[in-house]
Amino acid sequence: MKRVLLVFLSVLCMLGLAGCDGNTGKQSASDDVHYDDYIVVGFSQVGAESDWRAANTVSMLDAFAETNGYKLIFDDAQQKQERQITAIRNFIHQEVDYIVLAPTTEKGWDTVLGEAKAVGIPVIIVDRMIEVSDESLFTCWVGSDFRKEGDTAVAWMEKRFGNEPLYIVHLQGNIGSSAQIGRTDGLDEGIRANGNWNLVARKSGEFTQAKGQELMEELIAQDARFNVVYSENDNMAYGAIDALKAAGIRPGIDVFVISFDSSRTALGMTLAGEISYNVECNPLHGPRVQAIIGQLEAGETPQKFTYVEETAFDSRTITQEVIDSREY
Ligand code: GYE
Repeated sequence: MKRVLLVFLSVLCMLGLAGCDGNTGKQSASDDVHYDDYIVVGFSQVGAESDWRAANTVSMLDAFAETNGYKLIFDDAQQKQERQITAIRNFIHQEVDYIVLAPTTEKGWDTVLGEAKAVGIPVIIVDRMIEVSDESLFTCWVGSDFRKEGDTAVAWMEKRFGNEPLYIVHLQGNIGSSAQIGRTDGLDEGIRANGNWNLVARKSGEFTQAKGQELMEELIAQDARFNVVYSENDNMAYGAIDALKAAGIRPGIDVFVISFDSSRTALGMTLAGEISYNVECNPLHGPRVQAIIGQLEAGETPQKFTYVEETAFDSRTITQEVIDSREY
């Protein structure tokens, strides 16, 4: 697909200087990533911090498999925006056909996306949102409505606990990511609206199980009093629940855990009553991004923003069938 480089490689091929497959004219896999028969996609992934992320990566790798006509260049940014910026610059240098970005944070993308735009590479944003001065810096976005997820959790808490006083421990995701911002904004609104809701502690566990456990252990050691844990993802909830149980605090009885993502493991814990309420966040974006690229290849204009439909699960009503049919 890439004009200049491919012409150059074809010349090298003819001269017998590049590793080429004589029948197809493609390069061998050991050489550069450019294949003239493939759509080349550079995907900058946030990291590997959670079950959600692992499922998202698998979904993207499956969708952009060579058997589907793609060559995927995958980069794991280890939760660091600087690494994503470097990855995007590498994709530009490699002259990929499309850049797909799952952004760590909302801010700080203007410059690098300006560079992609200047060379005409479409950028598709997936999962979290970005905040840029000019929306023409990206082609479109697909992901979840994180504020709505927060509101869903709060509406359930209001219904479930009525006028009971709540003492809430809030485990936040990575600060500045849309998933954190939306879920935190929802809770803040709930705290404003309910005079008997008290915020006991608020700390970022960076969406990881280890940090969720560590934060909860610290709070327990400080003898913090709370009856609700609002955990912005399942992995932090797993860690927090381990710490609670180790301290003899019973999740679902002494303390109610609210979580987000609804991975299969977490839904099992919801059925067991350890997580009281779990708001779904769907990670299976591979086919969605693939469909967007399909539209672009066909010369169509994809919708600028696409929100994925999501639901939520209450430990009192969830069934084994829901868990069995879970794809992630
Ligand atoms: O909830 C969390 C992951 O951005 C929706 O990131 C995603 C969030 C997800 O680490 O588990």
